[in-house]
Amino acid sequence: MQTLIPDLSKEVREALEAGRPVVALESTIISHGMPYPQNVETARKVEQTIRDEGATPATIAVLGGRMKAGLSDDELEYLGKAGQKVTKASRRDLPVLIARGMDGATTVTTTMMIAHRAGIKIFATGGIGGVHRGAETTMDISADLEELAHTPVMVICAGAKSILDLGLTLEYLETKGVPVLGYGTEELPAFYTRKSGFAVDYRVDTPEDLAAIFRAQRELGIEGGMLVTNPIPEEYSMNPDVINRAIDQAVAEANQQGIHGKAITPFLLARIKDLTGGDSLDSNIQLVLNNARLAARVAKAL
Ligand code: PSU
Ligand code: MN
Repeated sequence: MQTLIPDLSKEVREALEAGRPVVALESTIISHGMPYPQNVETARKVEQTIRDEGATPATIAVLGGRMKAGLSDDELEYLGKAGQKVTKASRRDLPVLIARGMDGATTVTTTMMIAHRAGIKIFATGGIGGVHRGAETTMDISADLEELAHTPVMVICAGAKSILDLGLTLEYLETKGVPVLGYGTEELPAFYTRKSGFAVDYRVDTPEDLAAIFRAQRELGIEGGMLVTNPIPEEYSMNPDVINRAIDQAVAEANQQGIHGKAITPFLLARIKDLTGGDSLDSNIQLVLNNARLAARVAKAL
């Protein structure tokens, strides 16, 4: 039986072979997390930001049943334009997509899986999945948390937004032994805003310190990765009352309409964007760029 390994773009392969810094990026954020054409524009800007910092971007997806690390411009455009028509691919979807030669936009979970198989250790995104509000009855807990518990990749995000139950998400990560680090902050950032009222495990102030903590985790032989939460820059952060009202309304509408499972996060993101008149999308784009910049610096330090 053969073990499947990802297809690397020429740029990514050369960078990995030469031991140069590489940053993984997910594709669900492109196909399901933002509208076209801002999704493709953002994906390109994120890649450029990483190059400007002196690292190589590796956007990850499944195309034609092949795991890919490093996409062409046409492939980014395809994933952005196809949007919800592309399967949102979590761990359970991967065997089916590969056996059938299908396409999939990779979530944090599958991006971690493919990055790890490609030898990429640092991954930048916007937000991760977590324990949803009401999970005590729905049992809706993202596979992203299990993947963080098992796969040795550092995920750099902007914290968790309150479409999730932040307290339960932190409890779950603690049970699974996943360090939650705050970049320049003691407080877990709440994605669109810099504060959540919840504490992170440790504050970290430099890319070098993040790299050292990741290296120690490997040297200890500890299974699993870690979560770095990087607050949105002040100038792009949203008014907490405005964003929380929009989130509450979007969650209420999702419940009324019986939306659940993998459809809920994309539904909420799109509704929150409409309810904030597009402001949440602008913030979302800026925080992703901010995370890409930090990820490139950590990849260099590593
Ligand atoms: N949060 C965002 N934007 C996103 C996602 C989450 O702000 O695009 C995506 C990520 O790909 C994440 C996935 O891995 O949603 C989680 O989905 P679920 O809750 O169904 O596991
Ligand atoms: Mn879910």
